[in-house]
Amino acid sequence: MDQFREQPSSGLSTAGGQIERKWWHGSTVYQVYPRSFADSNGDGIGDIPGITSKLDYVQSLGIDVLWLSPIFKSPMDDNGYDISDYQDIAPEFGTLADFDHLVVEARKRGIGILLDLVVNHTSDEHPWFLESRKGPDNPFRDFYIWRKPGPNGGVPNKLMSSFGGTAWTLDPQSGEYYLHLFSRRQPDLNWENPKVREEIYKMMNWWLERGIAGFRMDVIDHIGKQVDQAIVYDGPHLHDYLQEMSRETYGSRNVLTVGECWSATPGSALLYSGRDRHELSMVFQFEHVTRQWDPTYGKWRAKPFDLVDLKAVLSKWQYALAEDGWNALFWGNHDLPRAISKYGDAKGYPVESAKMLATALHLLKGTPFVYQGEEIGMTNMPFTTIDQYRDIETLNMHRLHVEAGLSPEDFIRGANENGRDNARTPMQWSKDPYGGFSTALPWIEVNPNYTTINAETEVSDERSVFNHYRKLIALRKNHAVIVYGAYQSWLDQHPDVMVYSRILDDERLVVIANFSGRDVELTIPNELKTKGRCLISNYDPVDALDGVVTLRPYEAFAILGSTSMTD
Ligand code: TEU
Ligand code: CA
Repeated sequence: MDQFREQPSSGLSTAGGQIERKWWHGSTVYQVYPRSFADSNGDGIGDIPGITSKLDYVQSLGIDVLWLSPIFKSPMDDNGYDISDYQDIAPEFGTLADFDHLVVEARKRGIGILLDLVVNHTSDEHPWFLESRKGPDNPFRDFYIWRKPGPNGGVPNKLMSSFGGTAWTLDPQSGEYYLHLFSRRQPDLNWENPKVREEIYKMMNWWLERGIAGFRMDVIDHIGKQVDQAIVYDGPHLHDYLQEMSRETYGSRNVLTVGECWSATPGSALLYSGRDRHELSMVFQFEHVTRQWDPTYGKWRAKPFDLVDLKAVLSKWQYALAEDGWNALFWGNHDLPRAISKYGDAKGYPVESAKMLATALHLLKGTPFVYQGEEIGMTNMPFTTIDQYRDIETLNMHRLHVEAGLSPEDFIRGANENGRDNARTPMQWSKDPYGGFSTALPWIEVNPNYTTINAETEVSDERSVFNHYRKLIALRKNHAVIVYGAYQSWLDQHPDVMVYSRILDDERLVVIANFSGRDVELTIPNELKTKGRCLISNYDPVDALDGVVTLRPYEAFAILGSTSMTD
């Protein structure tokens, strides 16, 4: 069943290879964190009718797919990434009827709905786990991963949770431990059990039949884990499971699947997304994120931004998936700090740096993902005390780091740099109280800068960040060179400027982005000398490149020329 407008599969030649066109190659995806997007009923929590009420806004941006972070029944220990009923909607978000209405209204606007598939683990309130923990003889025992205590009577092995502490919790009733790679209220499913896989596939088909456009798959690189060998990602059967999942559910449908794979490498990305693999459309890899973390303290320590390293990672992935596989392009999501605060200058050059980051990312080869609020330049939140935070990861890590002797102030400094709550403050719709997100006190504080950074102000301002995103997304729809052009990086060692080209047939796009707040004198390589048409810029249009150009702070532009004009 063709869920969406499918471009005819044509053998479009691109950089020597043959690529079969897919509708999502030219698409742009918008991620909604339902809890923080729009509250329709004044309880301070975002909901599905709130999302539906904003579809015209999303459509005006040019978005093709809406990825919803989990909307399913959940005790909300991890804001919905702990699911207690895969086939019902969390009451605070609405009802199945609300969801079906959203799908219909979105499709009227040419927008597909991507659901967040969280099947590495469930909530500890899921009926499967409530049964499983009843004892070793329960038929659901093997739906999860239980182990007897280790030789010294303690945890079975040294596996650790991403949210701090051991990945094992003792169940006193049976005297056995269960595994949870995240919070203790998120017990890991046992994917080696065919009954688990069968139930998951049944659930996926139930949602596909409701007309969704595909799935984002939460930590899907964990489902092949082999805990006794302390293998927690990229396990030996991971790709067998994904190929089976594809065969049993979405493989025959024209839908989009994207796997969240923190462990992905260019090599494994080809296994996940290669055209002959029949697994996923693409994966989120996080190398450009983790390489900017402190080697000892990880994300909990600020680390000076290193553009040369960032360019090297982005280029590596562009080259690795040039002929096969497909990149998912993103700066932010609900787990990451706001891009403008991380890579731009939210204080000195908020508009210029937000537009520069969008230009640098959206003209790469791959499918761009826009995280809610990124399109209006929303920034990190200036948290000052731990009780302002809501994220279980941050709260757990605060306790562990402070217990280990770190001062609360130092922890807050790190959490302000990379904490997940930065991305979870309410969407800023207007100058109205609570940023127009709700008429009631929201579940988490609204960033006080909503009076200047908000959708209402920006939609009507042609020079806004919003309209820069809108233009970039439209360019992707109108220029095959952006979708399929061969990528080449230039001036790789330049500390301040990112330069790359895209070539398709006789068209060449040259993209230049100054990642610094300084004027930069850039000597244009002879091979890039260009006289063409400026497709987009965040200052005055630039339509020619030759000799030395002076880039203003965070200046970025793209020039479309011909490959034959290099004299
Ligand atoms: O995230 C997986 C994950 O590993 C991140 O939480 C990462 O560990 C962390 O952000 C780095 O500090 C997915 C979801 O995106 C996240 O929201 C969930 O909390 C997690 O899985 C568990 O479902
Ligand atoms: Ca609500």
